[in-house]
Amino acid sequence: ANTPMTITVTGAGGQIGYALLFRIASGAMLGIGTPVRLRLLEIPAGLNAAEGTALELQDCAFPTLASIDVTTDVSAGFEGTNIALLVGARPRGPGMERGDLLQANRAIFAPQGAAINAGAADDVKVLVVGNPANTNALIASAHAPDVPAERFTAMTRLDHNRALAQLAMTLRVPVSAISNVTVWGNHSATQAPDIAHGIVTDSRGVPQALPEALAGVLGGPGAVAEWLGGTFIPRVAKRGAEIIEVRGSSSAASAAAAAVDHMHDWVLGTGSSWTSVARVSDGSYGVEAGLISSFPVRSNNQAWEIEQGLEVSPAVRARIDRSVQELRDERDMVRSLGLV
Ligand code: NAX
Repeated sequence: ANTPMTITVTGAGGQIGYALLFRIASGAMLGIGTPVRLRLLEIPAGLNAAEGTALELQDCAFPTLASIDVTTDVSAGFEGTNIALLVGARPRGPGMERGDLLQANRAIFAPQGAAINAGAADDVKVLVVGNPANTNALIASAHAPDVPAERFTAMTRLDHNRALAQLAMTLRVPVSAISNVTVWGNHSATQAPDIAHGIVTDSRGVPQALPEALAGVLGGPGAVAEWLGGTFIPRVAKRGAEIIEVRGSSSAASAAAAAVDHMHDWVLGTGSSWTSVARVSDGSYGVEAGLISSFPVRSNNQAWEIEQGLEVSPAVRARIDRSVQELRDERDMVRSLGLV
């Protein structure tokens, strides 16, 4: 067997935690050959729920689950951790201003960043799920000066997977037939889903450009443009609200599945397609360096590399610019509040 990996999950007592921990423990994230040591970090209000989840994890008798610890101590929570999944966050309450929200989340993500800096393993990889995810990742990274900035990522894989699912249903093909779709920008309603470079591969292995395949199903390029702007992009970007409306609570199992996919691909590598990850910008595609924004990426040797040289259409460019402006506004607000 491989060396055990220590995985810290914050907000472990919450609904995403409940969907996520069992999949990690079963080997879905790192493979059944890698034993996992789970560290569940909660605040006192969530401690009982996390402890109950730990009891159920024991009862699953997963062969890959090496140990479980539950704690409310931030330092102990990240000691020696290889993978940190930052799920717990402060939701926006009624009447809460954006500044209040960022301030409340700063109180969570600054100490967590500092604890990761002080105690995590040298190869630590961080995924922020808790919203506002991109800016929370920026705050955590700013408090971890010794950890390379590209190890702090925020989750747009759920948006990416939502896009794949909508495309597969529209084209009546399996999700696995679709590749090279991108979600750019912020994990928010301003995100920029982009299918221009997408490929759909038929059962005989013959590839076709996604826009062309859509034109075939929808009735021409004009109909595709209309579908993208009027149906696809809003559906993907507002899917979170749709889930709340239909289900009565926010996405949990799908968010957990996306977190599993994100870490799986980071550690074990992307396949033939790129995926979408919010990582620190190096200035690629005109996104201001230092912002944590979603890009098309491949994982090489456990590092997310931005796919270079893609042509960006004017419509997608305009959406990316708007989303990046939102990220800049969040960053500036956090700065002006003295939070980073
Ligand atoms: P829940 O409210 O069910 O659970 C959150 C848990 O975090 C609670 O048990 C709480 O006690 C705990 N917590 C709060 N502060 C903590 C801290 N400082 N340390 C450790 N634990 C702490 O929320 P849930 O539905 O699980 O969602 C968690 C977060 O994911 C939310 O911020 C949500 O907005 C975000 N999401 C992000 C998504 C993404 O794609 N990036 C999609 C799903 C989800 O909306």
